[in-house]
Amino acid sequence: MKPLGVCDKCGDFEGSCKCGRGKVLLDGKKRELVSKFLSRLLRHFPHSFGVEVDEGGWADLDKVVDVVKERHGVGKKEIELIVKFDPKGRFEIKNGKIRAKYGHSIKVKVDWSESSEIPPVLYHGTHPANVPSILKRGLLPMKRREVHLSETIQDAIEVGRRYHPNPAVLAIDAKGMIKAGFEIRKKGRVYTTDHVPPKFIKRIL
Ligand code: HQG
Repeated sequence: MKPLGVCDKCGDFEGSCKCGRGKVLLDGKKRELVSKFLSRLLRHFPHSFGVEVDEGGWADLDKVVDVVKERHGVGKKEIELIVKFDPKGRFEIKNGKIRAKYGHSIKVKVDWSESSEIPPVLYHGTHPANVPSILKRGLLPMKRREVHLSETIQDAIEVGRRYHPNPAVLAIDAKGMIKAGFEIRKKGRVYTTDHVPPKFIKRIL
């Protein structure tokens, strides 16, 4: 990932600041490490770190800052930069609280959504070995609370590459799902739903 920093003249920046006088607060490696820690903390293991997450997914920002500071030695500004520049919009900060927008395994109410049109077709990248079962049972949340869908084929390929160098890509008839009464939510660059029945799924790669 690119470094993150602050500059008196250019403001917060990703990469390098335009005037060259800015200060990098997180190098790319550290940014990724802390971002992954935040995902684990807010999606899966808040209690292991003494953090409380309410049913909307929100945790007290200062408490999270304390936990992150203790483990990784970085403060509030660094966390704010990670949230601000996250390429997938993984997190949200509001009113002194922070939450992961998607990906949870812990019990949270996942029915929030950003106001936006849902594209007629969405995509899902996965291990090719999962495809027969998916075409039979549909897409299920498995260990998480929701099924996650991508806006572009390229994003779906990247999701699938976490499992296999040549992932399978499924096209999801989002328009048909909505017409049939299913809810699809937008969260950052990711779309989520509770279940995708097989009839809305077509393998394209
Ligand atoms: C599969 C990351 C067999 C499903 C990513 C997937 C994403 C089935 C796996 C986000 C199945 C679940 C979520 C069925 C679903 N039979 N396999 N019936 N139904 N599966 O990690 O979508 O970078 O929970 O295909 O980029 O891979 O962390 O979901 O392979 O956006 O922000 O079961 O997490 O985002 O795996 O990934 P996951 P996902 P971040």
